[in-house]
Amino acid sequence: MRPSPLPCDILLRSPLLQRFTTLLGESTASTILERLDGELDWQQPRLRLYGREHPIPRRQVWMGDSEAHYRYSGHDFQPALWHTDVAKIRDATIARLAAAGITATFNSALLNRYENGEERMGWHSDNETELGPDPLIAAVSLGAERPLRMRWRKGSREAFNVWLPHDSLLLMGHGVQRQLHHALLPRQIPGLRISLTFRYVASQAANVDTAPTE
Ligand SMILES: O=C(O)CCC(=O)C(=O)O
Repeated sequence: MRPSPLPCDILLRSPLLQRFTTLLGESTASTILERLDGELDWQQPRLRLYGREHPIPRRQVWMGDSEAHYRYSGHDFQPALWHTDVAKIRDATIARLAAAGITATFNSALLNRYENGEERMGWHSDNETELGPDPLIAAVSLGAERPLRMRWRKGSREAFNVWLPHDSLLLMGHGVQRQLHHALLPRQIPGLRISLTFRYVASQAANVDTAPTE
């Protein structure tokens, strides 16, 4: 069943999975969605999967401090400079987490743009060594509300959906990447969605989503 919208709800305590709503305010969030859609240099890299190369089913931009570059499908990507709105969302995220007693630092963000419910991201966890052994990741959602599907990597606990409304923030605390996989599966949900996942890249060359995240 779909949870009712609350300013903040704890979905899991250990590892911590916590959703916050109204991060920026509805109208600011909508304005920023439109600006990011129009102003960013959205890329659609090709991935080799099961011996065949094809474009990823979404568009993306890697953004951050200059040292936070990463390797993706055999290429080394430099981050784009922080867009003012993305920096603003990063700072609002850090502030909202601080108000909840959670300390976080981010030097980069992966932005994903899904044109409609057909566009997607496959099962993966953000567990690349350059993100450290137990990264804390904050995911901000703008636009169409879609569920992030989560499943446990071990054991028989049931998979579950986390619905991500416009202008929401999902904190994936320490342990989430180690214990769960997540995916944005195709759904018959119309409308543009942009997600921003803020990360801290500890070393020079991070590998983001090198698993077959189609
Ligand atoms: O778009 C989303 O909410 C998922 C993004 C994601 O899984 C990622 O950036 O690793």
